[in-house]
Amino acid sequence: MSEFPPSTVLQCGRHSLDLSRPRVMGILNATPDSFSDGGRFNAIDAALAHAEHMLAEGAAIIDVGGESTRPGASPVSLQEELDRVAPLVERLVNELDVLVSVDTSCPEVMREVTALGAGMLNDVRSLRRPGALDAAAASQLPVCVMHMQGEPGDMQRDPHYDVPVEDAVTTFLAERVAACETAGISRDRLIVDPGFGFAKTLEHNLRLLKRMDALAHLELPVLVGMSRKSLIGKVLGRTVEERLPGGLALATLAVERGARIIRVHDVGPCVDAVNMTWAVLQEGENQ
Ligand code: 7PJ
Repeated sequence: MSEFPPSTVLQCGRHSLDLSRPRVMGILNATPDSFSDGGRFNAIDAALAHAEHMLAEGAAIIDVGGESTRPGASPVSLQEELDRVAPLVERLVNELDVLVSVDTSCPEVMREVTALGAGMLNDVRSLRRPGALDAAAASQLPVCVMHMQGEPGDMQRDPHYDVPVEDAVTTFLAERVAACETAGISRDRLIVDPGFGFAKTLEHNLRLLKRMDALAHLELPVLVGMSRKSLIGKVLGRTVEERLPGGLALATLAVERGARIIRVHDVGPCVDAVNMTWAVLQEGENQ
């Protein structure tokens, strides 16, 4: 386990991210109803306060997203996404000096947030939108590419794989890594994500986590996002608000299987789970 993934420091704009051990990424939603029901100014202040709280709890990265990619979600316009994300990224960078990742598939958003000082791009569509590969390449930032079959709007309509899901995911990610390299995004800027909850049944999600070591062939840092997702609800019969203990179990298993970035809503508890897991994994490794 200790040799996977390769120890690596990612250069994320002005920030360096040391992935020789697992790190926690805190989720910051910039969707209108995420924070307060006041005006935009209040919503940004509330989001900033939440980011500050997650940093105090030990988040290494704040992931800002302006598009809901929940199953069945309707797409937002480019202008709307920019209006949600750009002012928040600008204030996070200037006021908190934090490593900001932006969850977007839009090349225009990628360019704008790069200019504003974001340090990482996170695309659930793996840079498959026209222009996204070029925008990401030009940013010089690390990029997370994620496995998803179809689009968020239709992905949960009877997902099916012809080969074991971990093989389908690994093949897809290898193809996207190759596309990134061809576009000028070098391997030392790439992070891969199996895409839990994206076009996957409960059985797919469980098997994918169990067999996550299949991704080791890619020899790249792995990011996982399972926080509050419906796979926890389905196994445990819990509402979204009740999914933290289940999520911590999944984070623990992901770290044990080599994940180096854990994307979560509840940063403090996850940092403890990750650090505890890591202490066990490291025992005896440096002797
Ligand atoms: C993920 C994401 C994930 C990455 C979302 C949610 C849905 N980005 N963005 N991986 N999920 N890289 O958080 O429930 O799993 S949005």
